[in-house]
Amino acid sequence: MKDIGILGVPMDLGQGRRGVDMGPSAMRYGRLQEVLEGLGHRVHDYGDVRVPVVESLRHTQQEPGGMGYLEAIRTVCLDTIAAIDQMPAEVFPIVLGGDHSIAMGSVTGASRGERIGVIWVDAHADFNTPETSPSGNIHGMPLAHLCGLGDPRLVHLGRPGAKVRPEDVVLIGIRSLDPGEVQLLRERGVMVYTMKEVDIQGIPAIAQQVAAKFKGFSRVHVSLDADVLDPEIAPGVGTPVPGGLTYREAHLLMELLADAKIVTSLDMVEVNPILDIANRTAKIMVELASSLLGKKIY
Ligand code: EXY
Ligand code: MN
Ligand code: MN
Ligand code: MN
Repeated sequence: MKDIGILGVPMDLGQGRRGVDMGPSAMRYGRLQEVLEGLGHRVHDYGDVRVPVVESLRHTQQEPGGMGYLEAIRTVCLDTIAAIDQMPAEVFPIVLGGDHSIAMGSVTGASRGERIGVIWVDAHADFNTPETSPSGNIHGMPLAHLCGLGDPRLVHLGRPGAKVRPEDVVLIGIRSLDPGEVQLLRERGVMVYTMKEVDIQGIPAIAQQVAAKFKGFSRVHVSLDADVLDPEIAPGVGTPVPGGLTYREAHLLMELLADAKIVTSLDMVEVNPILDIANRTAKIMVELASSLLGKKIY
């Protein structure tokens, strides 16, 4: 039995499409709290971090998304860190996005100032810096900034310096990378399991390697981007890429991570109910959280 803290961060400033700010509502509507309580956990919902409505910031720039919202994103991430700090240290935080830029706050908060391993489960690496990004969208940059690369205003969030060591990061499900990301990931020695690796090695072998890597870590964070799933089963995302994880591959990964007993915090991001079909994507995310938090059918 765990104490779980749910925190919503209805952020849509890291990219240009409306609707991803409704992700926390969609996952709550999908009965996240009830499902986790059904597993025997004690769950407290800490509500939402306040995110400025994008229309109220439009005077700052013409195009939605992009670096113009950096200061607003920085503030939301700082508030996310503060909200996680309010949770008792033994609580397992589940942070609901929102676009993936929230992870600069959630991972920093979940680390509680200690060394933290990060399992980034995503179609994308989110390892752009403002210099390498083809879009300027900050949701394509959070992992680089957590590793100390990019704009100093986002690198030194909360406390100075990088929050994660590149060698403590594992990417799973990757199938869309920009050229600058490939170069940075190689330079920094990040462990990358592309979909090709998923196809060749299978989830059990990958989960075993991940569990071995993080054995002995006191904090390990899973950052689960809904677009890692194949868009046929999870259409409610803003940046779909064909050829993603199947329903069972995603569940098996969560089940094996649960068996490994290494994970101490979770993000669920990039669910966009406007683009979804009957809340299907949010429902799958809730089910995946349930697998990660120990659901057993037998
Ligand atoms: N690599 C692309 C960019 O930086 O614009 C796409 C990033 C999408 C990021 C998302 C949700 O994981
Ligand atoms: Mn992402
Ligand atoms: Mn993604
Ligand atoms: Mn496959």
